[in-house]
Amino acid sequence: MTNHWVDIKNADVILIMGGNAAEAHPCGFKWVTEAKEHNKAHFMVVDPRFNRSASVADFYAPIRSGSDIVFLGGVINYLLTNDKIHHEYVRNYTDFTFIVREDFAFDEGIFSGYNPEKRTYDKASWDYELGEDGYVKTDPTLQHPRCVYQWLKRHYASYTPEKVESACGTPKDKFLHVCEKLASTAQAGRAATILYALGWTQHSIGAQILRTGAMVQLLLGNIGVAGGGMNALRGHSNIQGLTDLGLLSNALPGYLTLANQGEQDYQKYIEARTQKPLRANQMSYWQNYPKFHVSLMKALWGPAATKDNNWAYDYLPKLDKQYDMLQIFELMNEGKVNGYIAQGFNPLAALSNKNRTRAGLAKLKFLVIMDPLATETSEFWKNYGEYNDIDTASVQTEVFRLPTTCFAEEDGAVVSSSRVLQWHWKASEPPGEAKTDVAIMSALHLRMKAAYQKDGGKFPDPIVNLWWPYAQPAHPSSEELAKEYNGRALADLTDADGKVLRPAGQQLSGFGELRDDGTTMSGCWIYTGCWTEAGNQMGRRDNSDPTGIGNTLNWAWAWPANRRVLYNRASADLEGKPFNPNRMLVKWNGKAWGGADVPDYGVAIKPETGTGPFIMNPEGVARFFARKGMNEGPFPTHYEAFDNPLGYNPMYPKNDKAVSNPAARVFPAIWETFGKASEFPHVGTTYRLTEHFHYWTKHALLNSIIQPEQFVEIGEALAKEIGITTGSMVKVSSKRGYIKAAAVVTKRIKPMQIEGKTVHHVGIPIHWGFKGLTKPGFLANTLTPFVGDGNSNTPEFKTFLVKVEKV
Ligand SMILES: Nc1nc2c(c(=O)[nH]1)N[C@H]1C(S)=C(S)[C@@H](COP(=O)(O)OP(=O)(O)OC[C@H]3O[C@@H](n4cnc5c(=O)[nH]c(N)nc54)[C@H](O)[C@@H]3O)O[C@H]1N2
Ligand SMILES: Nc1nc2c(c(=O)[nH]1)N[C@H]1C(S)=C(S)[C@@H](COP(=O)(O)OP(=O)(O)OC[C@H]3O[C@@H](n4cnc5c(=O)[nH]c(N)nc54)[C@H](O)[C@@H]3O)O[C@H]1N2
Ligand SMILES: [Mo]
Repeated sequence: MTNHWVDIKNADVILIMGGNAAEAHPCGFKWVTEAKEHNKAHFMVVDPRFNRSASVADFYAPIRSGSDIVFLGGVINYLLTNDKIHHEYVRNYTDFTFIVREDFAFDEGIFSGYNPEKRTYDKASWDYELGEDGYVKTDPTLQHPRCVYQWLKRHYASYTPEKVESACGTPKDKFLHVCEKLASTAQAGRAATILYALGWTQHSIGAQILRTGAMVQLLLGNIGVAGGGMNALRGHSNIQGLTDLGLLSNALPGYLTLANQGEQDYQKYIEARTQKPLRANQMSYWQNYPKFHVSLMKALWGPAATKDNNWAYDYLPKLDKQYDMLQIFELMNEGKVNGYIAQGFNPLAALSNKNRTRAGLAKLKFLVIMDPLATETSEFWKNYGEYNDIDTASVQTEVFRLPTTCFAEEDGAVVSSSRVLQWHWKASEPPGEAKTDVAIMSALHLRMKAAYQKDGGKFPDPIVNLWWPYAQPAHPSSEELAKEYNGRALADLTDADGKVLRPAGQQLSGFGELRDDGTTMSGCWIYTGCWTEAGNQMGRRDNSDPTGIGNTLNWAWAWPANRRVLYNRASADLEGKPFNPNRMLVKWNGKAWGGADVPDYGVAIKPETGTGPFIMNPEGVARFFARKGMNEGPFPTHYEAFDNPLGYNPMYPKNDKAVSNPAARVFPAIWETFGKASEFPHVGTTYRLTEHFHYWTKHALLNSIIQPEQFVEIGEALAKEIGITTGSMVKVSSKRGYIKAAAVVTKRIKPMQIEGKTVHHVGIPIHWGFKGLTKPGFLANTLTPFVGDGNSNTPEFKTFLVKVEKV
C-alpha cells in the first residue's frame, strides 16, 4: 500500500476493483465502513461477480474478467477529455511535460522495437528525449505532440465508453458513474482510494493493470495524500515481509536487485543501479545504492566482504534467467532439477496446471516439505482416486517431511500491507518434533558448511564464509536477526572533521547513516530504524493519534523511516502548503517540514529547490510513461488473456500479433495447452472464501464444518442452458484437465454481452483438495493455464476458458 489500512477512513470515494476485501480482508475492510459512516464516502465495486464487497457497496458495476485495462484506459480517456484532472499536481509532480523520443511509436497494439520471434522488445526508443546537459527536455505548454500528455491523450483516445461497454460488458451508464465519482476527487480537498489485489495481479497483463490504476490516481492527484493511494491488499500475513526481504528469486533485500549473467563486472553492476538525476536538483534516491548494497554484503559475509574483493560480489549468484515458480516447474518438467525444498508452500495446490506440476515433482530425485501439515504436495505421489489419479509405482522421488512450527510458536515481526512491522511474542511451545523454520534452515546451513569445509568443492567460499555471528549458531534468535536487518556501525562513524557520530557496535537509527566503505552493515536497508539504540520499535504499542488522521506514528514501526503515507510530499503544493488543510500530512513552515507524518525528505531541502516528491525516480516525478521499466510497453495497453473468449483483441482487432500480451513468456510446450472458445465456451475465474485460508484451514475442524464441500458458482442463465439446479454435480473442464463439484446457482453472476457475443463466467473457489477434514475434492488449479504476467510471471489464475456440463 502507498497508504495504510487506517487511512482508508480518510477517503471520499473508494473503489475496490480486482479484489474482494470484505471476503479476503474482513478486518481491514472495517476502515471502508468507517469512511462510509463518518466521511459519507461513496464506495464502488467493479468485479465480474456481485461479491461480498459489492453486497455492502453503494454501487456495483460488472466487468468481464481480464478486461480491466479497457475499463481503466476508458477512465483515463474520460478524465482527459472532460478535463477532470488535478492540473497543479500533474504539471509539477508527474512527467506530463516531458518529451518522448522521436523514434518511439505505437501501431495497432505493438510498440516500437518488437521482435516477434523472441517475443521481446528492444526498449531503446522507450525513453524521454534528453538535452546536452543530460536532463530531460520538457514543454511546459503541453503542446508538443511528443510530450507525455499528448501521447497519453492519443494512446487512450480509442478507449471510449462505447468500447468499454462492448469489450468489458459494463453498461455505459454504470461505467460513466464510476468515472464521474472518481472525477469528483480531481480537486484539492477530495480524495479517492483504490483497493486491489489478485483480480488485478493474476493476469498475463497484471502489472500493467496496476499501472493503469496508478495513472488514474495520478491524474486525480490522489497519490501521496491522505485517503488516496494505490493500495495493494496483500495476502499471507507476512507476504509484504517476504518481498521486502528479497525472497523473490531475482531480488535482494530492500528491493536491491541480483545481477544477471552479463553483469560480472562489479562497477558496471553498481553504476547501472546508481541512477543519476534526469532533471536538475532531483534526489534520485537510488544514488545511494552502493551504501545499501555494501551494507548488505557486510551483513551477509562480514569480515569476508572487503573492498579488495568488491565486497564479495562474486559470491552472489548471477542470473541466466528469472527463476519464478513457472520457470522452476518448467525446468522440473524438463528433468533439470534434482531437489526441491517447499517451505510453507503447497505448489501442487497453489500453482497453475496441477497435472504439469505433478509431472514435474515426479521427476525430482528428492523433495523436502517444511510444513506443520501433511499437504497435497507432500502426498503428490499417493493415489487418491479421481482427485489424484497417479500411478505411485512410477514415482521415484524421495520425499522428506520436516514438521515446522506456526507463527504463534515463535517471536518475530510480521509486516502488514501497510508496511508496518509489528512484533509479536511467542504464545506456546511447539508440539512434538516441530522445529522453527530458522532452526531447520540453520541446521541445514551448518551441515552444508561442514561438508564444504571437509571436502572443498568448486566454489565453497560463499557458504563457508557466510557470516554466522549468533549466540547459538544452531538457532539464531529473532532478536538477533531483527537487529541485523536494522544494521549497526562496524567502526566508529565520524563526520568530515573526525567527530564520532556513532560509535562502533551501536545500532543505526536510519538508513541515512549507511555507508559504502564497509563501516556499516544492514541486512535490509529499508528496515533500518526498526531496532535502534532505543530498542525494538516494532514492539511499540502507543496508539495516540494527535491529529486524528490515523497515522499513529508510535504504534509499531513502518518502513521507510516510519513514514505512513508514501510520497507524502505530493500532498502539498510547490511552496509546501497542504492541498487539503483538513487532512494535512506534511507542511513547510518556512524553515522545516512538520505535520502528521514523517516527511519524504529532511528539513534541509526546501521546496524552492524544486526537488520532486517521487524521490526514488531519477526524474523526481511520477511516470505516466514508464521509460524502460515494463516488458510490454511504456503505456498500459489492453491484451486478452491467453485463454480468451474472443480470439482477437477488441481494441486492436486488425492485428493478430497483439491478441494476448506480446511480451509474456510462453514456454514452447505451453502453446498447445491453451483453450479455444469453440471447445471451452465459458470464462472461469478462481477466488477465495472468508471461511477458509487457502489449502490449510481444511485441516481445521470448525472451518471444515462451515465450508465442508467443494462447489462452483454458476449464473442462473447458464444453469438453465445446461439444465442444472443448485446441488447438481457438474464437470468443469479446461484444456488442462477437469474437476467435478456441486453447483451453486446464483443471481450474483450474470451473463455479459461482449462484442455481440454472450459470455458466461463460472466462479471457482480455490480451497479444496484431497488432504484435510473437508470432503475430499479436486484441486481448482487442475484447470488453470501455465502462463504468467509479462513482468512478474504471476500465473494467470483469474481468466481462463472452461466448459461446464451436467454430470
Ligand atoms: N479468508 C481468506 N482470506 C484471505 C486468503 C484466504 O485464502 N482466505 N488469502 C489471502 C491471500 S494470500 C491473498 S493474495 C488475498 C487475495 O485477496 P483478493 O484478491 O481480494 O481475493 P480473490 O478472492 O482471489 O479475488 C478477488 C476478486 O477478484 C475478482 N476478479 C476476478 N477476475 C477479475 C478481473 O479480471 N477483474 C476484476 N476487476 N476482478 C476480478 C474475483 O471475482 C474476486 O471477487 O487474500 C488474503 N486473504
Ligand atoms: N487458482 C488459483 N490459484 C492460486 C490463487 C488463486 O487466487 N487462484 N492464489 C495464489 C496465491 S495469492 C497464493 S498466496 C498461493 C497460496 O499458496 P500456498 O502458500 O502454497 O498456500 P497455503 O495453503 O497458504 O500454504 C502455506 C503452507 O504453509 C504452511 N505453514 C503455515 N505456517 C508455517 C510456518 O510457520 N512455517 C512453515 N514452513 N510452513 C507454514 C501451511 O501449513 C500451508 O501448508 O496460492 C496461489 N494459487
Ligand atoms: Mo496470496
